[in-house]
Amino acid sequence: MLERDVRRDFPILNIKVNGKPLVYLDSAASSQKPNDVLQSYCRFCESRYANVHRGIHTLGEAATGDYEAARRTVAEFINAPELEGVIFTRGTTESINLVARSFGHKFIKHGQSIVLTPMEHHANLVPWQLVAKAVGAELRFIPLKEDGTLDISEARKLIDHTTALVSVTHVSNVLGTINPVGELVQLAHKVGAKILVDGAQSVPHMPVSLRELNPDFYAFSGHKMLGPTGIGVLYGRPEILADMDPFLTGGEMIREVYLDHATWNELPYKFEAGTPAIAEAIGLAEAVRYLTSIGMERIAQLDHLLTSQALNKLSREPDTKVYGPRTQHGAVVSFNVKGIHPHDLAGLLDREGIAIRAGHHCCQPLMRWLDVQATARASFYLYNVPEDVDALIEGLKVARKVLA
Ligand code: C6P
Repeated sequence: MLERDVRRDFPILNIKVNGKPLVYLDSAASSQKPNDVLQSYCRFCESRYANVHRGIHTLGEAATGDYEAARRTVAEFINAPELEGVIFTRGTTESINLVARSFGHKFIKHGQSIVLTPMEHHANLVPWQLVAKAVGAELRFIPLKEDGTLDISEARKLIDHTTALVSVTHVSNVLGTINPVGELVQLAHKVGAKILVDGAQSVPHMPVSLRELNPDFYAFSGHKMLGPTGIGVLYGRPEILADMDPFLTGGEMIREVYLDHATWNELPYKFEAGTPAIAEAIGLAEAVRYLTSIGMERIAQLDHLLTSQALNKLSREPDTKVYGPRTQHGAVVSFNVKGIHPHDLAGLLDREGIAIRAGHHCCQPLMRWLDVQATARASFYLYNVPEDVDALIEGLKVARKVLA
């Protein structure tokens, strides 16, 4: 358990759902927000709000200062090698689409390969399908072993001289698998390929150092790490970003515009078109400060404790199948109870005040690999406690009585 009672910092944890105390086990979809984040957002809007990089007036300068300070806070949190490589986007989906559009369509050529895995979220699959189709590239998939981990010996064969890009999730949002991205970065770089890492489920839950991992691109979302929605990050290596074309145009990404052509601003502004999510970026920086005050190592330990408890207890439940590896597990646990559709299960748990997610989790190819339509998924974060795992197990017993 955490030394500090962090639950007090999250007002929503005091509400009742269907007359029962809320047990929130859906942080992988979106996390709850602590008071510090809620207040920083309000404080900024109440006393310092204006558009950024535009106004010469006092508020314009205050807002610009806060927005750029937020970028520095985020860059430090992920130990980014260069500040100008840290681009604010709307989230992981937009970050990956940016790379697909601006890097993929320009630099991936006919006959080259894009190496992915079958556990990718649609946001890290569909953009590459479009690139492959447009340029005539081949999609390759690193196969999964039975326990839901990557078959790295196959990766060594698939990543070859034809490979332009490897794009993999750091942590699976369904299986909880923590992929060996350090090794994949080395495999990609050995053949001269670039590598993108989808960090949507890793940055909120474990220490991530981009200087150590050394990827070319790294994407994540603010709303899964205690921050607001509508803000996320793409880290890109500046020398690659410099050669890429803009993703969206207009606003701060412009340097000069003539009637027939335009030139682009320096990094990272070249990739921040239009008015950015200003208050959201400031809220994200506050979320980063909150996470840092607890310590990402401690958060990873707590996640590990809760997921281990959930894995053990769920595995002992009758007719319950648990997916994904048993060790080296991220903060999600997916499962199915024989004879009960996950949607029905989620509905019954909701009656007990327990929020889990049920569905394909935007990973339809992975559902086919698991040979299921959908799974139930409990996901954990720093405000969860062992009693939440117990509530889930009790809720399952109730559901089984009602539905089985
Ligand atoms: N997964 C889940 O419940 P956005 O929506 O852009 O913030 O994140 C997309 C995304 C990309 N990659 C991974 C690994 C993800 O888990 C997600 C979001 C949510 O699992 C919603 S489907």
